[in-house]
Amino acid sequence: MRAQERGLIEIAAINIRDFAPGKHRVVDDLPFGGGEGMLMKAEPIIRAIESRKQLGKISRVILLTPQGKRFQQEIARELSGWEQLILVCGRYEGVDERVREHFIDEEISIGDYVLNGGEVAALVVVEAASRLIPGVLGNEASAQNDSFSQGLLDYPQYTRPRELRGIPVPEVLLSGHHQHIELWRKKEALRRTWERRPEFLKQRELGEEDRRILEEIKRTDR
Ligand code: 4GX
Repeated sequence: MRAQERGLIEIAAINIRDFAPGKHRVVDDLPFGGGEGMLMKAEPIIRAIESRKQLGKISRVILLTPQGKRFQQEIARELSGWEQLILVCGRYEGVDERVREHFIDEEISIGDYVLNGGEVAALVVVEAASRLIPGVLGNEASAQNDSFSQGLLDYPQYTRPRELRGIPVPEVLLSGHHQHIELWRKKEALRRTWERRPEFLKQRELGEEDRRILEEIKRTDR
């Protein structure tokens, strides 16, 4: 059964337009001082936030914006601990600065590219954070095994057939030698991390064995 049906999480989409007055329910306006494009009006956003806070849950109010702190696994972990996240999604060129200053707890960016609105960014945050709530993950092999939980990229993985269009599975994985397999996986994870995300290795303090394996990789790699 899904996490929502099991009562582990509840996701509600709130339409800011429902909090805008008048027949036309206007949520955008021109920027003071002139310039390109439109901004989100403050009052409908504030009312929408308040409508969720009234539910009495301990809430974190987050604005999705390219100006925010870069979303990472660590932030997903922190956010997964809040009773309620209120994810504010802007459209147009942004939101009135007074909303940001007085009604937003935290600004998050999912990456250095430009989206049309914050909605897809909010979905990314919802998916990354909710799967860290105990019981949500379908496969209880769990978040312990994820990329990043160890500070390393994943090792290469294979399933049947043993030979795919002439391409074999690495022999060691078929050997049944659990210790050899563990060592191979550790080495390949370190190799990939060294090649693709070397900054991970500087952040993480390596154990004796890891350092030895890494030196071997550097020595023997092309
Ligand atoms: N990671 N966008 C938000 C409109 C906007 C601008 C400023 C509030 C303040 C994005 C990202 C992202 C585009 C979402 C601009 N709203 N959000 N939108 N990258 O590009 O989170």
